[in-house]
Amino acid sequence: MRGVDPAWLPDGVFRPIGTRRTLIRGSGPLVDTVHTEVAGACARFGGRVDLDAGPGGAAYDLALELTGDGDGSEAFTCGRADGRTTVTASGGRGLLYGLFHVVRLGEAAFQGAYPPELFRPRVALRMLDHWDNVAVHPVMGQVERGYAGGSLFWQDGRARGDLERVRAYGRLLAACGINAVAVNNVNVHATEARLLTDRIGEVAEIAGALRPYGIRTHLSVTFAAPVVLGGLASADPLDAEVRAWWARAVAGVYAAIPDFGGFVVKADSEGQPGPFAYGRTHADGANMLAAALEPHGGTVHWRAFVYDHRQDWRDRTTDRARAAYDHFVPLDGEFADNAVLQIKHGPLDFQVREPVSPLIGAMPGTRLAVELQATQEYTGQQRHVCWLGPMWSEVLRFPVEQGSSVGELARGGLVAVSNVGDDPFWTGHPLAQANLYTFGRLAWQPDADPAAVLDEWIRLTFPDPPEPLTDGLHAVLDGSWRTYEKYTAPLGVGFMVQPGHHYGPSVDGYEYSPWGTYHFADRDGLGVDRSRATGTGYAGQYGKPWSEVYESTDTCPDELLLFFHHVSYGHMLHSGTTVIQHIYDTHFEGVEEVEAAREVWASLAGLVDPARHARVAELFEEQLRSAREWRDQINSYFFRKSGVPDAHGRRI
Ligand code: GCW
Repeated sequence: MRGVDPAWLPDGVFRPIGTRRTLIRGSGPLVDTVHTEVAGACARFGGRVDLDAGPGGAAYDLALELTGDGDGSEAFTCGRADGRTTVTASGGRGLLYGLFHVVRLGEAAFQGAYPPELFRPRVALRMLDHWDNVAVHPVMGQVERGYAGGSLFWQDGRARGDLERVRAYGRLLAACGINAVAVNNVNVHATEARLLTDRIGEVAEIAGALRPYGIRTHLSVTFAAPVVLGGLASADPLDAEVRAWWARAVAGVYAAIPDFGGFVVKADSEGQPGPFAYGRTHADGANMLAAALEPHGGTVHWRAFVYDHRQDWRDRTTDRARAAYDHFVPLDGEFADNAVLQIKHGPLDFQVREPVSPLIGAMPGTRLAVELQATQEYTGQQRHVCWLGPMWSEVLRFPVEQGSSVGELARGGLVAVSNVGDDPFWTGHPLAQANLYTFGRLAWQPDADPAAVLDEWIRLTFPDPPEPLTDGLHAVLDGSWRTYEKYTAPLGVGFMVQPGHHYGPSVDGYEYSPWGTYHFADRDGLGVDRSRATGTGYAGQYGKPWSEVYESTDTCPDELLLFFHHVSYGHMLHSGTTVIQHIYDTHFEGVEEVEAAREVWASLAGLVDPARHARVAELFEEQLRSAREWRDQINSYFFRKSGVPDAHGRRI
């Protein structure tokens, strides 16, 4: 699409297919999409494509065959024998994923012979949640926590008239395996509430643009809809009139969007309405919506991000980290089959380092989805390079209990808050595209090696990259999450960001506020005591071994020490340095690593297209400024609190 970055689908990646002869067998809307893709490639590169066998039994290099009639299955096989590469799938989506598999393989797909291999996603629902508002919100702007311009879906107060960009987005998502999108913010304001009813036609337009790429559309709805839209006196989930209202509303949605995916709901959270107002539980609330969706095959994604944001910061016994578990564990087993509890991966809020939420291991009778944040609210806001693949991989592979990993327990799906907007590079920072791509690939296969995914992203985004470019991109991206961690809040303590917009350092920004995110630094030490023995008891929410590992400073991993314990500045880490010296050292190192990455990027000029190179180079200036600001504020703050000088005598 003109004026828009092709991201991981530049024309060049279609050359191996576009120069060959392809046979496509089958019919249906997704087969049409496959055909359009291959025909487009052939038009660019001189190859040929036939739908079903062409005249004279032509010889084909590639066969893409739909063997069933359902669009449902996402699996495909791919193999090569007798000079022909064959992809088979029983569903249209599988065929589409098979095509993009061949695209990823490139020339290798057409070399030698290899036996048919089966590929299937480990996680059935791989979703992006957009926090997009239709109307520009006075405080949050159009995209809440969005760092890539305005919304892709909504423009001038309604669904974008020209949906070409949305189609191009769907294509990129299909190429990395994503199959569901929620098109509006979970904080549902007045205008957006109406998408459920009289404005559902606009959602249907977007759904129509995404459907050819196998992507189902979901909607965030307000729990108060029967009141604010239906004029009822109550939204009580056990009230028959309320239930009938929802049943009618859902029927209207399916009349407009027959393959609608379902709802996303943020209830009783940060001011959003919910079942508590009626003395009902969150299972009551979720099950009411599940019942309305069930006859149509829809799902409700009910978010577990429920906590008290009006906390007394002097009271050290309340602990926001405990909240999701305390609210939801008593409800395990009560949720309907088509209700999915959507849990943020950590107990707080997408910090650069958090433990895995203990709720994920404590709901065996409930379908769970795990929510990650691709939009970089707390990880540099797409002005800093911060490739989140290693963090997500650590989370997804984390062995929660009895050998089950987070990726395996997420039976209800993997979700990421989208980092995309109407920016020409999609994600603001061009290198943040790697986060979106990596999310898709990890959602397909949660135990995939993130470094291999990054390699794949590099090969696609920069076709035929010379070695210095590949090496340079790895040098800039591989360690960028750990670098970011080094120069920001230390050792798992979190936050220390500017209130409101959350960019840049403010050590005490939330310290004396009701939001429940504290570090408790004083002249003697810092950190939050979440042990069972002397703290908030949060460590006891884990099963074994983690409840014991986190309980004691002897066994708690260094990187989470201040999340779980309040310790003195002189406390010795397992690494052999004291906490205060670790703070100084990592903050100097973090800035040095940004300086080095900036130099690497500068050396790639000439190997990367000029617009992309310039955008990243410019952002590196801001990243470096910000990293220095973080270093100096964090180091000075803790030097003044502790009075302990830097062992290496650096200027603080
Ligand atoms: O991280 C916080 C954000 C809010 C967001 C909320 C949530 C959509 O600061 O902007 O609201 O989480 O996840 O609901």
